[in-house]
Amino acid sequence: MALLPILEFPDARLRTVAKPVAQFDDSLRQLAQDMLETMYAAPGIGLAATQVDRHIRMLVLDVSEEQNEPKVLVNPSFERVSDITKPYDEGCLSVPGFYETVERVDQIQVHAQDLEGQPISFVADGLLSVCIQHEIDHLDGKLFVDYISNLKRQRIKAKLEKLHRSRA
Ligand code: GNR
Ligand code: NI
Repeated sequence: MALLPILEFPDARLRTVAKPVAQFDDSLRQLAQDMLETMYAAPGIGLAATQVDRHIRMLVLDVSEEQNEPKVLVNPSFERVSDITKPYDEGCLSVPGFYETVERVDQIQVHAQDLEGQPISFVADGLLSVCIQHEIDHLDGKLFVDYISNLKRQRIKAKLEKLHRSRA
């Protein structure tokens, strides 16, 4: 087990579009375990491989109260079940300390594979739906700050750059 460093906005590596997973092997399962450990330690409710500088299409999440229901989705995709959207106050481990309201589709049909390559399909709504859409955005090089105004995003960028300078 290992804790992995999490990339932070505006790191250009967060803009990488992740490649589909083709090999369902022990190294993939090891990465999933390390990502779960990193997510729980943060703490967070989701983590995309992109955030730990691994540019493959895999995400982990756990939206349960007790944080005891880990889920791993490989090669995830979704389609909207209805066009109803809902606002949610989103945060991101790659944008630490900032929260902004984002509108997303409420109900989605999710398709993915598990760590053995077996197909998974389910309908998600509420926080699970928000989280999956947020994580798939990461795999496409997108961040929740892309949905807010340029002015707000520039302010967040300046504050995080300052934080990063003070850490160095
Ligand atoms: O821990 C997280 N909380 C969260 C809250 C609202 C909407 C999305 C999220 S995901 C985030 C963890 C993270 O950054 N995943 O990429
Ligand atoms: Ni995030």
